[in-house]
Amino acid sequence: MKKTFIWVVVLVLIVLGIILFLGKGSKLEAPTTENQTETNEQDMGAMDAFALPSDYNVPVENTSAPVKEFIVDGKNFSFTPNMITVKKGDLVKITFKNTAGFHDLVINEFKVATKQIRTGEEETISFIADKVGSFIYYCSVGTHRAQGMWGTLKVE
Ligand SMILES: [Cu+2]
Repeated sequence: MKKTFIWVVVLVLIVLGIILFLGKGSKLEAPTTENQTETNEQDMGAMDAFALPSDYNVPVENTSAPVKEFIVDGKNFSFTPNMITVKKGDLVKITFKNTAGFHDLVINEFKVATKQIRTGEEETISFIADKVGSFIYYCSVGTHRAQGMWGTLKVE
């Protein structure tokens, strides 16, 4: 009889243990799911910020710098022209004309970016080319850059 009683107690303890374990498990899962949701929201916020950081498109102060204006056409998936050359110190104005698709034009090194615009729309960015080198302008939509939607800004 004693042995049977002990086994029953052990069995009850095991069952209680499993119930407690599962209970804790599900309690732990719930907050994890909430955390994931929060993380996703934060990620999306971060992506929005990445799309156009607040220090981008700072207006150019009054300047007597020589103005160099360009019109760059964009379509799936190229820019025309895909090479622009300016001199260091120039005030560069690039009007991006979207002739087909959904695109933007971004130059990270000069912290400028147009909005993502649709076919037939255009937008102009302005900046001082204050450093020498070759810089990439590209479309940040999807994988457009990898598909060839980029060009080179040469500052001499
Ligand atoms: Cu694009």
